[in-house]
Amino acid sequence: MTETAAVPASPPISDADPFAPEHLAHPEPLHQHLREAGPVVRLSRYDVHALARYQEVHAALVDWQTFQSGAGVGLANFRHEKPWRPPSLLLEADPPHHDAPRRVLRDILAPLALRRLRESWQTAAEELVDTVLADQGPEFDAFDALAKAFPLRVFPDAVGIPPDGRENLLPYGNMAFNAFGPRNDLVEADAHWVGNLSVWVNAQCAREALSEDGFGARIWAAADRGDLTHGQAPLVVRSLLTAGVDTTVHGLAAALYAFATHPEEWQRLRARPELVRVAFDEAVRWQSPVQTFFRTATRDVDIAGTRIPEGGKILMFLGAANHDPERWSDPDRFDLTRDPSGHVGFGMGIHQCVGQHVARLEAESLLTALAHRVDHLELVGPPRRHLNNTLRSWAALPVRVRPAG
Ligand code: OVM
Repeated sequence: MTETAAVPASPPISDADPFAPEHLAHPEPLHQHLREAGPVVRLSRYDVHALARYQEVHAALVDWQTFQSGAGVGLANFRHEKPWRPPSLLLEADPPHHDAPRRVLRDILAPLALRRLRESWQTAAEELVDTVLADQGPEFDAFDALAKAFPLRVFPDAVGIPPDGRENLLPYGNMAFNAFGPRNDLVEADAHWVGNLSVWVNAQCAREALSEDGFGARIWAAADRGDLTHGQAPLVVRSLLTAGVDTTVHGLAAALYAFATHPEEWQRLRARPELVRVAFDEAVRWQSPVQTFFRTATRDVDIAGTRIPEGGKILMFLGAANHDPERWSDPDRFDLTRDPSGHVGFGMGIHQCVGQHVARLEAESLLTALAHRVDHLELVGPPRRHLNNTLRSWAALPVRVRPAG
């Protein structure tokens, strides 16, 4: 029998569980397998279709009409399952509802609006690196001392939340990113404190809790102008607190890991400090701190000859797309001479990370401060991963540095 292009074919099927510990710890073999199996692969465990090639992931990300976010961007289908918290007005919404919150946050987090933070963030980064070198000497855990410490030092102040309870930020984000996956052990492990963490985060979103000149206050001011409703404002603040901490912590860790394992690229950055922005984007491509997101088909749709049914969930492997050899030459190399633009580590299309300029400014501040003070860094022990259903995250990054002369 011959097949014709017009008849949707059955895609390859995989019974792999991308959310199993072995794949979360070391996703590359599964990514390669899925990319090579075909443009669309059916994941029998979860009854979803998976995309792991750049072309298909990119195409799905930019086609919000066909691949909606409003039914959730995790495995749970909000058409049938109650979300664990009221859906995000940005991440888990489609136009037209998505547009007003997006515009408000886009303006508040735009490069021009962040200029006022630049100097103080650079100073904070310099102080942090000086303190770490003075107090801990040449060997320390770069995850704890830098990747975790720096965002926690600058971001909550920039949002304008009070000092108490900030230790809840990372656990809350960790929980939110786990919640995009299946209800596995990682989700169950957090179940006992979902309630308390949510109560704390929601309390920080109230106008009275926020300082007068932070991102939070600016969101409330947008509501006063009528750009949002006052009912929407706290949920938009919640988006900052959910998506703005763990992502940057593990994004900075990705960059530090990259340089600790690629000394020639560290030399290149030190020789040409203006490469710092490309370096961070290349680290985001190379590690893809956000590994996956789902979409939901709004109609029966054919992708490369496979029929996806209306209402079906589609799992997009951002990290696999960012290593697709059809799109990237020598994709597994961390390489400051490549142009990483077009990577899907921040997504693509109308939902592309609205906070990316905040992340870039954090990275620029920290890496520049480090490049001025350290002429070599290397691992002194095995880095440890922390497992999360969505984030490629870290527990420890033991390094030794050589202070610059
Ligand atoms: C949100 C949000 C946005 C992006 C990622 C994310 C937990 C959350 O709007 O709450 O991950």
